[in-house]
Amino acid sequence: MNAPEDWPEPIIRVQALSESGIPAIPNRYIKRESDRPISDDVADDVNIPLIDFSGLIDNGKDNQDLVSETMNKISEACREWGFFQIVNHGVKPELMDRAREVWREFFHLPTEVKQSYANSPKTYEGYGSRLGVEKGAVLDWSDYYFLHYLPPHLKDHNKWPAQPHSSREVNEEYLGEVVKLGGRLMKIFSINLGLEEDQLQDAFGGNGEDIGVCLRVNFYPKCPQPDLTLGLSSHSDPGGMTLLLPDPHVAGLQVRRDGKWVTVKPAPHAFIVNIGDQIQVLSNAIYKSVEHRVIVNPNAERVSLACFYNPRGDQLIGPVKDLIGEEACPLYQPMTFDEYRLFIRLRGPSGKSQVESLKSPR
Ligand SMILES: O=C(O)CCC(=O)C(=O)O
Repeated sequence: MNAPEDWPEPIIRVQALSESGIPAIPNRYIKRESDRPISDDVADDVNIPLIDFSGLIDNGKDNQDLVSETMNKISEACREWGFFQIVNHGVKPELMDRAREVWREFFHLPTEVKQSYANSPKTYEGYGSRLGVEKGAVLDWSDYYFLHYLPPHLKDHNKWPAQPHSSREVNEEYLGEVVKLGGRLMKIFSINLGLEEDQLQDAFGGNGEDIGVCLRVNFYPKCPQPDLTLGLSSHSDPGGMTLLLPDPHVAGLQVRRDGKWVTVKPAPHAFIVNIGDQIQVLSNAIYKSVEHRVIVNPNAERVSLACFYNPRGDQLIGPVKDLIGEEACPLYQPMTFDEYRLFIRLRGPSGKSQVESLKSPR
């Protein structure tokens, strides 16, 4: 299975469609009735767990009770929800705001500037408007930008936007901080699973710079018929864990829970953290990667920054042996992450079908 060099059809920028003022969306974006966002399916009176991380930040105070309480909340959120938001996580609020704003500015640059970064399905790096290469597929109402931060040999500043002028510098600083936070969460997940502190990170292919970290910035333009389409179709994240910086002004992310969609209400300067398929596999499904999707809005655009914290591409990922006791057996067959991620790159977002397909035959 190889990714083709080019898209199967000419690319249309969703932002350009939106800004053209069309009153109705083209057929290409109209979802099947069962996939459309309908209010009956939405649970608006609940939210994903909100966790204050300050007890885990080294502030010179030794408060073991608070540490245990916070660790327990994270453990429960990983097991029960696969999603949670954290505040007081140590990443400066101003840096989070600046990162979001440079990207908002990027999407409002002239078309020809953005086009100079147009991407292809070969690596996905750059400015894109579709996931998946199936000819005639129904598309999502969004554009995006995708770039690599780690490992160093995949990072190429020439493939990062040079405008607005501070963009590369801000993205470097922002991603550096998010990676540190991701590393802390990996240790917490590992300890909470009853493993050695570094065991999960080692299973990702080692510490330091060997893992994969990439950023997808999602831009959801205003949509004249939001009830007929989605900004991003339902999917679970193929990687390890995602740290999402949402748009503070416009809700849109919905998480699947008990057959309903929970609309995430982000707390100020929170990161939304979710478990990806690779941690579901490593934890032998003790932690779950959960389906989510994005709805769009008729009156407001939305920007989100999804930082994917992933294993090394060539690392074989299967259930960690220490998590398979006498009563449990390995639920998944091992696969490298490079092989695994081709699925979403070729077929686009499709619920949890891929991780389900890894289930060991019984
Ligand atoms: O925009 C969002 O809130 C979610 C984005 C997302 O799910 C993704 O980029 O995989």
